[in-house]
Amino acid sequence: MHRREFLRSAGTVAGGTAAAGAAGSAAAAEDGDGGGGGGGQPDYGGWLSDVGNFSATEDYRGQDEVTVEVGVEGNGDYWAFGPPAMYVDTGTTVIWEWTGQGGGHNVVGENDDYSSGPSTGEAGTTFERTFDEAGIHKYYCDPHLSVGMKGAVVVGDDYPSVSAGASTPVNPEHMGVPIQAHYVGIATVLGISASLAFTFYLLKYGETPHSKGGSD
Ligand SMILES: [Cu+2]
Repeated sequence: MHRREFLRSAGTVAGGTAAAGAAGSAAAAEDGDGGGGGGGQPDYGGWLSDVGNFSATEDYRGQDEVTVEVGVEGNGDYWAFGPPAMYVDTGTTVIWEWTGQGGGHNVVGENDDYSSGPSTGEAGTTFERTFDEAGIHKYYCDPHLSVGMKGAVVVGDDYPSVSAGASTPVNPEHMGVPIQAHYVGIATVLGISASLAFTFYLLKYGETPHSKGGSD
């Protein structure tokens, strides 16, 4: 191999490794903090952990009245609220409307501070409540509490939220990213060093007549 050719290929190898290192660092920085601004995920304190049809808190802000269906499919039968969790503005009236499915239901505040009364299975039954206080308001259906027929209304902007900082130490994803970035950096340095060492070796011994054969 000619010297100039080799230098060009060595440069390509080192450059490529450095580019990979830079890309790794950029990805790590981008993944740095989850969550983003504004409120954060509501901290339900486990209230919704056994609610089968809960996946995300739905945004119903900007409406004076919102409807929650009582007796939608979930928790093994029509034993669920739909949706089980929602964001609303302060002062919003929530209207629970019975679908008629899943037997008798009712709506009871978590602290038993309000109730729609005895459970009923009659379609079209409604119960309403206006939420003037910001925070997370939890409720349940008395006959189906044990199977997870529960719900929550997140009112206003001031509510307990899961802070991104608190979850960092136990989140393996957050711990893994910086470590990977270190590996990429070390690999880059090693790659460049190896290329340089090989270049010096070749420059010194590569094309001298003495290197061929030896004893001739
Ligand atoms: Cu129920």
